[in-house]
Amino acid sequence: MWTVTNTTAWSHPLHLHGFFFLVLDEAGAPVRPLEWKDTVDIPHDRTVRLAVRFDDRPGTWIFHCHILDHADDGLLGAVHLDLPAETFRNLTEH
Ligand SMILES: [Cu+2]
Repeated sequence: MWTVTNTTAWSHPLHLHGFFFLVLDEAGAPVRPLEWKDTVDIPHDRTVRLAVRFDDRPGTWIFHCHILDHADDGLLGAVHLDLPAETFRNLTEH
């Protein structure tokens, strides 16, 4: 579960490489229908909750604002997945 709050003065489309997520709610209200996405627009002063479906592909995965000028200005980060594949198999079998 990933909670993202946009505290800037602009809207930003958050884009995650390599994995999909469900947008569960925005500003406390449910988002329906549930859809697998790799990008979600986060308006100014809003919070969204995302359920990310990470799997057994360890490595460094980038997320960034899809407005590339914003990414160039620093709206960019990385998720590091370093659990061995067996750990993921054990988690998903239950
Ligand atoms: Cu942006």
